[in-house]
Amino acid sequence: MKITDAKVFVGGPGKNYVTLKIETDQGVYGLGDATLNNRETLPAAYLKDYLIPNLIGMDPRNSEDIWQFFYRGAYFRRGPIAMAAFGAIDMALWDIKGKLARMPVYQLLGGKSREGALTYAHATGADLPDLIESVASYVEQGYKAVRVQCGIPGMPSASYAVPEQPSAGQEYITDFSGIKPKTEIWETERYMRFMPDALAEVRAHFGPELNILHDVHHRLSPREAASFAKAVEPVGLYWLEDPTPAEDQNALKMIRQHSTTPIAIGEVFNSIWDCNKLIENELIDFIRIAVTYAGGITHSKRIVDLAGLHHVRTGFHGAPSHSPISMAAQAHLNVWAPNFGIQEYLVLGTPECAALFPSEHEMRGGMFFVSDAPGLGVDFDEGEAARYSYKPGSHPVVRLQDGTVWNY
Ligand code: GCO
Ligand code: MG
Repeated sequence: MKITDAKVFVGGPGKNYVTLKIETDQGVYGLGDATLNNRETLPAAYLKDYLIPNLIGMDPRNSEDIWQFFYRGAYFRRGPIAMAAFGAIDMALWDIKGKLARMPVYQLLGGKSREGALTYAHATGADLPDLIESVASYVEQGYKAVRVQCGIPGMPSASYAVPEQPSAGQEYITDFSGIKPKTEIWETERYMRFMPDALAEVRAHFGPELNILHDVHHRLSPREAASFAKAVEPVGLYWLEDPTPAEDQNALKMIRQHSTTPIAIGEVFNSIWDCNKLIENELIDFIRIAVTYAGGITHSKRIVDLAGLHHVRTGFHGAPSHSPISMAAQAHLNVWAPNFGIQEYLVLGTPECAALFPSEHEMRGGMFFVSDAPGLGVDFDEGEAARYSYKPGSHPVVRLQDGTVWNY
């Protein structure tokens, strides 16, 4: 059996999804997602210029050997661009494998450990009443877990993931007005004074059952993060995400020594070598990798297995930049993983997105249920894809009030 062709498409409704389609001499094809938010053309070029010419002629069933060939063969290993490109190939090969076996991918991983996967949505508010309204709307839809982000009084611009105006909608991550970023002003002291009380108010309003998550988005120093994690202990957060920038992994020791608030990290990691020490030293509670830029199902499963040995549960990244293909790959891992925790779920559930990526997977009552279709269970309509093309966009850049560049 041989791979005969592979094509890359960039574009989608409100997103620059990078979709890979691998074709074989048996008529079976596989789909992968290489979307790297706001750098989408790069994994696409890596695939087209370096990987696809090697892929043609390979036996698609040898997904492990193909992964090793690209990873070791590149010499310059790791990095989000390369790993997203390998990830897309790997997903597509598992898709093909499942279709050949006439089984959903979760069966090839070891079958179902649970029926559905708990997911969380993003509630945001320009202020606290606005946030409470936003959380309430998700609770009404049946969500049992919600990430909460709130505007900080007195902060000169909206803080991470928060719209400028109350009820301004959800498109807050990418600004498609061009490649030059907007500036967001950040003040740690105001955040530290306001946010623990705001989280306590959300808890008081919604009671003990709701799983409340919060994303610091890498903004604090280790000492500040330790103090924050201690201050929010009475709230009983499901997790505190990215309290410090992830490069300095020693920072997590400081947090651990001062607090038992569960810590989630890893959305910017792209290999097991970025998180093995954090996992082995049991400095985190949830690993936030994404199957896209952590090298696909093959490599992510290695990370999940290592995490399982150390009481670390999964909480895969699921920001809106993930296409339904990588979200499906994660869904198959989620129903299988013995150490599953939760899934961030934000794929734009628009009719346009459903037309581009038809599938029978289902979101119901805040849970994701994977379909029994063979492979990943998501298709890709090339006719629909022709409607879209790449649109330049950017994340904001963060500065302190004196102009110092800070962490987005
Ligand atoms: C999350 C993330 C995202 C990132 C985005 C960057 O927890 O969902 O922090 O919102 O900001 O993926 O491209
Ligand atoms: Mg995050």
